[in-house]
Amino acid sequence: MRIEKAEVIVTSPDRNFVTLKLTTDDGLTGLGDATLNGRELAVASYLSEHVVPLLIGRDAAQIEDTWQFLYRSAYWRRGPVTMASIAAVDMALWDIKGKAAGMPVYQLLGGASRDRMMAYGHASGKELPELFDSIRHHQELGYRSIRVQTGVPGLESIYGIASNKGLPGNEGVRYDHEPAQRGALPAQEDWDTRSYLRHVPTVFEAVRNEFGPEMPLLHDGHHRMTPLQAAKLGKSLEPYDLFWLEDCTPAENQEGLRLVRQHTTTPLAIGEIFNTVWDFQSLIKEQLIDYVRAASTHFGGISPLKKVMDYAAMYQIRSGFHGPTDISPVGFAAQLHVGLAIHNYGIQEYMQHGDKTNAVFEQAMTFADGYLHPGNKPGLGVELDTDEAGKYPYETAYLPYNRLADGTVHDW
Ligand code: EZ4
Ligand code: CO
Repeated sequence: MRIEKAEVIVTSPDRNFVTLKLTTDDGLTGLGDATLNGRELAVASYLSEHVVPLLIGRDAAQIEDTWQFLYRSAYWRRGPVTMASIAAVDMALWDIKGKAAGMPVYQLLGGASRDRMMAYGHASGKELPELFDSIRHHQELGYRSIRVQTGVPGLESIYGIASNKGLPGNEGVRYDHEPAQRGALPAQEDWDTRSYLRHVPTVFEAVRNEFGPEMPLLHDGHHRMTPLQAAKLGKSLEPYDLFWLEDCTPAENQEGLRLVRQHTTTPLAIGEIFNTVWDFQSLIKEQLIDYVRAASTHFGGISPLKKVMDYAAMYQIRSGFHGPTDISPVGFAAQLHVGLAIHNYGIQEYMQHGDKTNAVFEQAMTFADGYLHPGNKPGLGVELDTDEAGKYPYETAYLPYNRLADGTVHDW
């Protein structure tokens, strides 16, 4: 079973996606997701120029060997562009192995450890009434766990708030389908950490008063705080019993998490921008986090995701894989198979793709009653309709960024 063909497909149905499609000499195909939001063409080029030529003729059965070959032979290790490219190859080879075996990938990873997987959705609102409506809307869609993001008094627009959409230049674009904005330049937003720290606990108090103590609530700090500010927020949110506080600090400074940890029992989730198992090494060993936020697509694929979760299991740390719409249905399926198989599954973020995306990617995955399942088709359970994909050429789109009142660029 040799790799005969490797194609890099860039398509932009509701947003940009980069997909690798491998075909073997016995006619099996495998798909891998290599989408890197806002830097898509760098990965497409890394794949076409430097990876595709290395794949032709290789044994498609050798997943681990191919992963190690791509990781080590390049000499230049890690980094999002490299790791998204390796991820796509890894996923496509697992897809092929599943199809060759006639089994869904989760069976090859040890079989299902549960019947279904709890998901959470993104509710947001600039003001409370809008936020409550958004929470109710997510409950109607079936979600039982909900991430809550709020506007902050005095700030015009904040990343992650759905009502920012519809602003000039961005009319008619749904936030959940495309948080990035199409256009030549990233949009500029404003930020003030002190107002945010004062306001957020009042919002969670109001949400608990309105919706009761039962519903798991999550919040994303999006790397905006210092360790001391994060400690303060974690502490002030303790009465509202969060499922987790995500990316409370920019976690390149891993020691900073020790300080946060000493001050709060609010559970912490980190790692959506991490690329490798090694990025989690001290966070897991020192038990500084509770949930691993890695995404198969940005983490080198299924193989390393399974490894980091087995390592995390030794410390009772669970999964909370990144699941925004910039993970394509292929990358999403890949991590659903891992999530179903591992014992230490926690929760899965699930922002729903738009109709055009779902027409390009045919999916076996199901979402019912707040729970996900990857389906039982052999492989990953996703097929790409090339005719549909061909209708949507790449469009430049960038995530927004932040400046403070004095003009300083801040973490957004
Ligand atoms: O900003 O996926 O938790 N989810 C998030 C996402 C990320 C985008 C970046 O590409 O923080 O909205
Ligand atoms: Co996040």
